[in-house]
Amino acid sequence: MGELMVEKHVKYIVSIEKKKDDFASVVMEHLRLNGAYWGLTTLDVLGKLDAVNQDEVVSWIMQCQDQSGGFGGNIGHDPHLHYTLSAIQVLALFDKIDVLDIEKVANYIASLQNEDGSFSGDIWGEVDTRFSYIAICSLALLQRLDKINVEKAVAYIVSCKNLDGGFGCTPGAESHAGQIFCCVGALAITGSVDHVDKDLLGWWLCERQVKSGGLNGRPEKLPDVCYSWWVLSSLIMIDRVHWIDKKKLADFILDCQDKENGGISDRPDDAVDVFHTYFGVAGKILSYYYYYCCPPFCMIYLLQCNSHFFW
Ligand code: BD6
Ligand code: ZN
Repeated sequence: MGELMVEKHVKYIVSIEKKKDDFASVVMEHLRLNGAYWGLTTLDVLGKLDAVNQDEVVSWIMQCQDQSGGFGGNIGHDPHLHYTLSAIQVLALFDKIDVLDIEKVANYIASLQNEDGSFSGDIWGEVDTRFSYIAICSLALLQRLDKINVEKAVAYIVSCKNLDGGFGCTPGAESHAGQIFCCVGALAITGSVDHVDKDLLGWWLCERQVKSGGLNGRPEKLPDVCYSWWVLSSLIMIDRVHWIDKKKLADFILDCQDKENGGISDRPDDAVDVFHTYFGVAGKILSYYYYYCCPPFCMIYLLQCNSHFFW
């Protein structure tokens, strides 16, 4: 069913990178730092990172930093863990982590750990296992995991495990593939993936594949390209990826491409966006790569999520 239209996707990403003022129409204004990460990582995995001016991007990222050490989604916006991870990831992509005051950024992240081991996303206090993953992934990239209580962080994540083997955003909350990625990823980075019931969770994750070959995030939901990443990478981390039909999944992703103007949408014939372009490309490469390559594949690379280290 065709192939990944690399050149067209590169053109699409470069066009939104250039239209800076118009970025808001592609990714919401406040998510711009995340958008930069999704777009730039897509270019990197497609081998075209040199299509952007790295110095300009680094200078803009540094202007998104708040005096607390955290990063906002755009210049002058409030800091949040999510944008802080994106900033670290883009700088890592450019091999420019050194421009950071690592101590300061690490202290900001550590300051958001709560007594029970959980993490808040920012000073306003919302708690969610996404933030546990972000904190752990960020500190691992900065090599400063010693700044937090890892044991308590792991215990909190384990307390969010459900009877179906999955994980939710807080204790007792419904299992969700995105949240599962965050929890399994955080456990894997900290060397505690043994807390996962691999067969039970593997079964739940494989149930996400629907007739079209696409994956959904929860039972009864429509398939969506971005779950190719959340589900497939989780399956790889628990060594159960051979339980899914990767060929059918790859075909579903290819079917979500805008074959004229580039970009990938959530499902066939919807409008494309940079988020689904990134996760579509990542999912496609993952399904292909894993199909032909061996399992003794170093887990940590995958975990940089969304990260170039892997490819
Ligand atoms: C995240 C978000 C906030 C804070 C911490 C986080 N950790 C992981 C995430 C998921 C985040 C992401 O991928 N970061 O790299 N997702 C988003 O930023 C998207 C942005 C968006 C909004 C609207 C349309 C397309 C993209 N987001 C805020 C979402 O909620 C998306 C929306 C969506 C995508 N497809 C259908 N709806 N949902 C999403 O990312 O779900 C996967 C998920 C859910 C929970 C945890 C992890 C992953
Ligand atoms: Zn999606």
